Amino acid sequence: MKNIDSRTHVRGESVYLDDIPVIRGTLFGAAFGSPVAHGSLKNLDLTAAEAMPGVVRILTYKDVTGENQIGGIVPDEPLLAEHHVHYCGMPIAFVLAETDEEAHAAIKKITVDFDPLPIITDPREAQARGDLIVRARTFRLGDVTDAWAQCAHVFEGRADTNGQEHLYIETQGAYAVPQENNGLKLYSSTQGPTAVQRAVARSSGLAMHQIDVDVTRLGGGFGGKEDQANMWAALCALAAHVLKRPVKYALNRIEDMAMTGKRHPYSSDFKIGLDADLKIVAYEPTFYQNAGAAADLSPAVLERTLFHCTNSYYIPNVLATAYCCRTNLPPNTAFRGFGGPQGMFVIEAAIAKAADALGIDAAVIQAKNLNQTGDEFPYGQKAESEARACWDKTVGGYEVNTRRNEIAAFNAANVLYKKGLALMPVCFGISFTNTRMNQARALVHVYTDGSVGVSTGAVEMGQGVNTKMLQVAAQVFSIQPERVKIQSTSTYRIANTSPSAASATADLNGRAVQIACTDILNRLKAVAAIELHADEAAITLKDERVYVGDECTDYTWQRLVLATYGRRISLSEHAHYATPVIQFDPVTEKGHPFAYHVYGTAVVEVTIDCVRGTYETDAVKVVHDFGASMNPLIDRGQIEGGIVQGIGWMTLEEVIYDKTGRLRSNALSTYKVPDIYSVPKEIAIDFLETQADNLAIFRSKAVGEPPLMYGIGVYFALRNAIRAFNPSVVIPFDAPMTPEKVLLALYDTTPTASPVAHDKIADDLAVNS
Ligand code: LUZ
Ligand code: MOS
Repeated sequence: MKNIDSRTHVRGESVYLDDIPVIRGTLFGAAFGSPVAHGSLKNLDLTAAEAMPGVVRILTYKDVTGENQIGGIVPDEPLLAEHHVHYCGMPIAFVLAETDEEAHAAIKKITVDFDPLPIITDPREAQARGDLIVRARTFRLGDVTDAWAQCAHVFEGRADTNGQEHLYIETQGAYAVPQENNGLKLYSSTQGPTAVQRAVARSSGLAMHQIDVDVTRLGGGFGGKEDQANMWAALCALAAHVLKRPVKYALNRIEDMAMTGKRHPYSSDFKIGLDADLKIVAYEPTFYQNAGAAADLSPAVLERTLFHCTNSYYIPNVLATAYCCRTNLPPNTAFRGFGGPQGMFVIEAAIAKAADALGIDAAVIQAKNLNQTGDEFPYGQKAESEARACWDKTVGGYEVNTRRNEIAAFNAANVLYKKGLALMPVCFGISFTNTRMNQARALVHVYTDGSVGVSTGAVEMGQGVNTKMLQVAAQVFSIQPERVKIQSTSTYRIANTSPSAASATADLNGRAVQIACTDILNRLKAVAAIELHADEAAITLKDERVYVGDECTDYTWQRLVLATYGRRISLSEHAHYATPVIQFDPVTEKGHPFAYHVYGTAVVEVTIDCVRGTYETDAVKVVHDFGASMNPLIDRGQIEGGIVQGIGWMTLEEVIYDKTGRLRSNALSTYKVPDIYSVPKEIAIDFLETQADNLAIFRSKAVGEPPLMYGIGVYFALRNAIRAFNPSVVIPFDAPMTPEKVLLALYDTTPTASPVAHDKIADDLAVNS
């Protein structure tokens, strides 16, 4: 089934925040963000700004009617700065004016002085100073101390990954509309309507039942709106509450890029030990997470880095430590993969380092260490592993060994271009790592005309979750999809929602829809049994018809609905689902945190231009563990998008803050994102269909985040291509692998690098000219 939004999307009729008709009397907000990254505030002067045309009011922390606090996990994030700023862009004042232009013009007239404080942008420096947001976390399996002695080979190194701008097409924004008796209705571009509701309640001083957060859809989220939609919604809500006028603020791109957090950069150390048979015996990574100036979701992201630090491998002795380091950058936040990709990069770097030193292909080590069913992860859960199945199907189905030979032949025959190949296995745990978030609710109404309205906590952000919810309802009732409408996500209809995140939205909300629809269906069947004088167990509904056993009756869906209504039996249901089995103890750091894992393996091929350092991704071919996909079209779309987003993170996207904590890559002129030319020339997706039961909705495994990590393979393929040109170059593990870095590595003249390649290319250029 096609995404139900595809028609209105292509016709430009889909409604996003900025498409909501503006209500008369609406004020436009704009936040004045700190121009410095760390300091004490002095002499905030608003007079010139207040005198600007159209300005109605400028709010500061003194105007906050509730608690001046929006920190979700740790209360370390004021809505508006009081006496202290700790990152560039931190909101200090909120201007309200009659137009958006007037609000932005007034911001430029605000002046403020600071007593400067030291600016820390490096997580290792923060850790050395003891500036951690939460305690260090350590996951342990076996005993590394004893294990090093059993290793034939031990390697140590460092691996860094940079941040990533979410670049959702729709920027952050909110629209707050006052209701009677101090109530507030909020439209917000948020993945977490309840998170917004909580932040608004806390900062405005209203009860949650006074606040309806209503979300139709987002133009992308990618994690950036899991927590960081709260700020803008709380500012609009505060202004609407104080001024009793509707207030709207949709950030422009520059504001959005400068003021919001991104994927966490990580700097990591690793030590890896292998036995003579190339089995990984011990692994000891240390992660320095650049959390930014406030906790936001960093502690949870940190945890997922540890969960995924061994990726798809079974390693019997692991000691993994992670530090949540406070720096003077905008608070970094959720981003597709949620710390998992950062953890996986480091183990892949460790394997690549070992492979380089041993003069073998990394795939030899990867293949020997894939986990198997029953193997224990460092957090105690046992694998139900499809790692080997995905790997073997990739290597066999895509003829990887043949491709490797062809690439070797190509590289032997060409000097100006080199190709590289890498395999990237992925293993990603599905469930919020915070067990209590794994719950969802659905409200289903069957109307007397036979149409069905479904509300859930799921937020549609382009991922197609509404289509999947619709499929669940249509399938349970066995009715035409056209009869079902997925309503907006509203905190008045569905309470206490978890954000649409963690790849778990369709699973959690889909199960709730399934339960609600099944309950209504059972009532309908009971009525059919009475009306048809049949045994209830013999009643089924198929294609909008009631069947008694195999016999089709003249009772249609519509007639049965009316009959049920006529008997005064409820045609509505509100259902709750909580993932069974899962638990995790943060004291012992052991448990069973995930409902299941998603596996996959990608084979990646790239070609680099050895004169320019530019490159193309020739192919990303994956075997992906879908369980039993309920919507292959949408799931393919998620995989293609995830791969390209992962490639962007690993190759082009370079978030650059200078030493003063200012974002230099603050626009699309300076921040390069993947475009159509960065898309692999070939993306192949093969389905690993598994029969085993799982906790996914209709056994259709979660698909949102795992494919992003296939993009990591591109980094290692590029590395292999560079080494084909300059065999002894030592390439630091420092993503992204931009064309500049490729060029530098190709012509690296440090003594360890061989000069041979240079001479060869010089000769070749001479011949060609
Ligand atoms: N958000 C969250 C997530 O709050 N907890 C998680 O475990 C998670 N995982 C992936 C993406 N978002
Ligand atoms: Mo997310 S990183 O699933 O909001």
